[in-house]
Amino acid sequence: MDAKERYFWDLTGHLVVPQVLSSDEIAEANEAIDYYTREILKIQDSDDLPGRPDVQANTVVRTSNKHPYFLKMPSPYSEPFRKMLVHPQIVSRLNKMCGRGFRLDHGPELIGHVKGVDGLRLHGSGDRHKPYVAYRNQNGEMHCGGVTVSYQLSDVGKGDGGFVAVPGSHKSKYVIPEDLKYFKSDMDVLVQPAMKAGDVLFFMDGAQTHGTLPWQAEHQRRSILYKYTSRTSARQGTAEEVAPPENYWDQSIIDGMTPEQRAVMWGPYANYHEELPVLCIDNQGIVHTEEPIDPDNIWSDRRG
Ligand SMILES: O=C(O)CCC(=O)C(=O)O
Repeated sequence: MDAKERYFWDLTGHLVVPQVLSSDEIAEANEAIDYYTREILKIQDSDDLPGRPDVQANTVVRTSNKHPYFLKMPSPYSEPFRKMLVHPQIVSRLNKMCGRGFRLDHGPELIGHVKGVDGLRLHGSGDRHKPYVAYRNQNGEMHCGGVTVSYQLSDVGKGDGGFVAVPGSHKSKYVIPEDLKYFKSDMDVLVQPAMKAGDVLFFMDGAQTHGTLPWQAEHQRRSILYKYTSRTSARQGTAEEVAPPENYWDQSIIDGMTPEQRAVMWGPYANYHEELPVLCIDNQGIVHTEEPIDPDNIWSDRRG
C-alpha cells in the first residue's frame, strides 16, 4: 500500500486496486461460479440446502455470507477462491488496514445480480459506536475492525449499479438521513465506483456508509466478497455459532448457572442483531438480564 492509496483509503473509506487478477484467473473463478450455479439449480428446492442462496431468473443472484461454499467446492473449483483468500495484493494491504494477524470472519459470498434485481439500502456509519468494525488512527497507524474485499469478475460501468458508498462517512458522527438511506435523495454524496473485471474493491464494512444500487447492466454482476476482521474482532460467521455458553465452555462450568451468570459466559461476537442477553442493575442494586431485542424489529435500522 503506497502513500497515495493510504491517503485515499483514510479519506474515503474504500479503495479500488486495478487488475489484481489475470484474465485466466477471472475465467477460472467464473467457470467455478457457473458450476456452482448449475449445482444449486439442481437442488434449489431441497430442504437441506444451507443458507439458501437467492435464486432469481434461473441464476444465483446472492449467496449467504454465513456459508463459505466457494472455499469447499470440489477441486479444482475451490482453488481460485482459496488463492484469492490470501492473494499477495490483498495481504499486503490488509496488514496495514486491519493490522497484522487479520482473519476471515465470514464469506466469501457471491453477488450475482442481473438486470432489475433490487439493491440494498445504505447501512454502516459512525452512528452507534461498533468497536468490532470501527476505524481508528493512532501513532501513525490505521486500524479498521472490518474490511470487505470484493473481487470483480465482470465489469462495472458508471451507472451500472452495485456497490455504492458515501466517501468519508467512516468519520461521520451523525445518523444517515432517512432519504439518503433509502436512495430517495442522493444529496450529491453517493459514489458508485466503475471497475473492470480483475479489479479489487476494499471497503470499511460497517464503518463506512455503503449499500447496493439495483443492477442496470445487461450482463450479470459478479462480485465475490470476503469479510475480514482485525485479529480480535468477531462479527458473525462461525463466531456466532461458537458463542453460546454451552458451545464456548465445558458443560460442567455452566451447569446450574442463573440467567445473569450465563449472560456473561457467551463467547465473543458482534451481537449485531442484539439477540444476546445483556446485564443491567435496577435501582435496588440488583443485577438483571435485559430482555434481548427482537431481531426482526431492529434489523432494518441497526445493521452493522
Ligand atoms: O457490493 C455491494 O453491493 C455492497 C455489499 C454490502 O453492502 C455488504 O456486503 O455489506
